[in-house]
Amino acid sequence: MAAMKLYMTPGSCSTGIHIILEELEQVFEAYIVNLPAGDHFRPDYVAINPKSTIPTLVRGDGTALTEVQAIAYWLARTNPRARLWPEYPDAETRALEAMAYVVGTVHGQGFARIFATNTFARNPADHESVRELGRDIVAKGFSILNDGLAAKAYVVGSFSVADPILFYVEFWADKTNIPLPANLAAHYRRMLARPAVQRVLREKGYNPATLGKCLVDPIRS
Ligand SMILES: N[C@@H](CCC(=O)N[C@@H](CS)C(=O)NCC(=O)O)C(=O)O
Repeated sequence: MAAMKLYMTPGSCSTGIHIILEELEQVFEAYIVNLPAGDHFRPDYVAINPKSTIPTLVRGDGTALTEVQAIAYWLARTNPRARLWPEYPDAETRALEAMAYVVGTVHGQGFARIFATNTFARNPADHESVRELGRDIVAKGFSILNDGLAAKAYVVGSFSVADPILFYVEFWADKTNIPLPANLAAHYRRMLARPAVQRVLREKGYNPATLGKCLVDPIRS
């Protein structure tokens, strides 16, 4: 079987999947998709993923998987010895709940308004208010995720695929100076201490030692 191929963009949401692959010590080929240059709309990429989104994981049999949660689930379930998927229904459900909220709301409704403002409003005069709305959605999302992490090291207690997914929005908060509430800041630093996370960040040109000095939100902690 051929090696898996991860289509990704450094610093983007594909970082979560890259970390999962690294935690699983999987061999894969990395293909950089340059989003600002519009690579995701090129016919060769659309032929692989007609949604024109990253990440895309092309499996050894040549079939492509899209959607962060689906890729995370498939990687965890097909590598059971690594125990990155929770064992019992309640924890499984909590992992799904957290990933859906991170990807669908905090990223899809919040950060997307900040990073891809023009896909929410055509008129540049509206852009600042769209970004402000995005920041409000992110702050509310962080507050809810922070409560879910109370007295827990990781999203479902022990480390699972939900953690690298939560990590990528914490990383975005760090890069954009959005304060993290205390439990999320602690989770983010815990993730930054993991060797797999450090390897991925270094590969992408970040120095893990300079990260994690993010602002802690006193209101939402
Ligand atoms: N629901 C998708 C969202 C992925 C997504 O929004 N990726 C962004 C980068 S972080 C992207 O591909 N943006 C390009 C675009 O939508 O045009 C998933 O879970 O994979």
